[in-house]
Parts: sequence; C-alpha cells; structure tokens
Amino acid sequence: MAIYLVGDIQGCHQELCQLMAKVSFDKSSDQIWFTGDLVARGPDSLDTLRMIKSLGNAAKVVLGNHDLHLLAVHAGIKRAKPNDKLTALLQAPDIVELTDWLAQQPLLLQLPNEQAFVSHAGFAPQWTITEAIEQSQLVQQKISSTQRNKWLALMYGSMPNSWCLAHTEEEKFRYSVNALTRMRYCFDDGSLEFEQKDSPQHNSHQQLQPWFALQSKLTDTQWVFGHWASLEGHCEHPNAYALDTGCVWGGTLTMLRWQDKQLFSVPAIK
Ligand SMILES: [Mn+2]
Repeated sequence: MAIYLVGDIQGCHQELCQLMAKVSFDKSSDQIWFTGDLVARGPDSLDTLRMIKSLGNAAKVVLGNHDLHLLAVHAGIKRAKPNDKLTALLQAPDIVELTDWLAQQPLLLQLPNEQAFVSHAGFAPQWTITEAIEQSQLVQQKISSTQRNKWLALMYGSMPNSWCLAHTEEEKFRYSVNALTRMRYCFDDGSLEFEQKDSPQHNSHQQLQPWFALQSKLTDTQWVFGHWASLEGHCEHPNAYALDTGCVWGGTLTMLRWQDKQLFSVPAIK
C-alpha cells in the first residue's frame, strides 16, 4: 500500500485524474490524502468533490479555508464570489450530500505509526502538538454537529490572532480555524498574520516569519501542508512538506509518495 499526499485541488479535477493515473493509483490498495481546498476558483469543483467522496476509505481529507467557506455559502451565511466558480456545485442535485460529507472531515490527520501530521495551513508556533490535536478535534465536532451553521458564522475574522488571547469557546474556535486553515506568516511571538502571501524570498516585512521557521516542535514532528502556493513546493525546512504548487493558478499539481518521499506532478491544463 502506498500513501500519496496531494496539494490543493481547487476544482482542478482533470489534473487530479491525470496525476492519479500517472502513479497508477489503485483505490483497493493505496490511499490518497488531500491537504484541503478541494474546491473554489478552478473549473470543476463539482466533479472534484464527487470523485473524492466516491473514493471512500481510500481518500483522507483535511479541510481548507475554501472548503469551510463553501459550507458557509451553502448555508446562506456568505455569498459566493463569481471567481470562486461554485455555481454548478451549489446547484447540483447532490449538493446536500456533498456538503454533509465535507462537514464530517477533520482539520488535522496523523500519518500511521509516525509523528507526522497533515493540516491545510500548518502547525501554529504557539501550540504544542497536543493542543493542535485537541483544538482540531473541537473544531471538527462543532462543524460536524447540528450546530454547524452557528459555528460557521462565527469563524470569520482574524482576531484573536494569539492563542494566549483566546479565552472563550468562540475565540478558541476562531483562532483554531485560522491557525489550521489560513496561517502563513507569524510575528516573532508566534501570533498569526493573514495579509502577507508572498514567498519568504519576496517577503519585505522584517517582523514576519513563516510559521515553520518559528515552530520549534518541528524538530521531532513532520508536517505536510498546502495553502501557500507562492512557496511553489519549497519551504526549506527538513520536516515540513509544502504541497500547494498552484495548479489553479497555472502551476502544477503535486503529489508526495510518503513511503519514499518521491514527488510526482502534472502541469495545469491551460
Ligand atoms: Mn487555502
């Protein structure tokens, strides 16, 4: 059995099919783990979700910010933006089935028998691994519960951006959603910043560092993440694997075979 991890699909269904064919993916023996942002901006979010759901136990998913936003749009909490290209998905006859399935997915997963984890954005510097696991489970419980819409409405906003300032259940929920699905850069104290999206080489904000440069627990923990397309798959940390290579922006779709760390990719169809 091989475990393949794949970066942000964002509706690039054809490239996903090509990449799975390239590695001769076999759903009876292999697994494919998705780093989140299955939908939005790309051409075919509907077929992407249907296909991943149809893989059953061969697919593992962590939720990204676009996946959570889709749930909020479907619930009527937010309006879809035209450039999200979600109309066909939102009007599909199986939209309730698809969003109910999506809402059951976790925000953090652990690879088998290893101190290795997957989340969409990464591992917040102010958290221990125990806190990351606990808080991701609390978010999942809320999003998968009958109170889903109440909590989805509460996830928007960037404050508190520091874990020590998250006191109430709501504040802890919002911080955790942001840390797990939106984080890229942090201030020196590990608090989260959400505006800067450039790669570290092009980052002119001296006070900001990538989360993986500040997360001291990464010495004995490995982390696989997506979300940060401008890294182009390079994060210069031996224990962090950046898999979003910007397929939806005309880059490539990238897959990491976990057992031997071999990378596979296909170019975006233009
Ligand atoms: Mn994202």
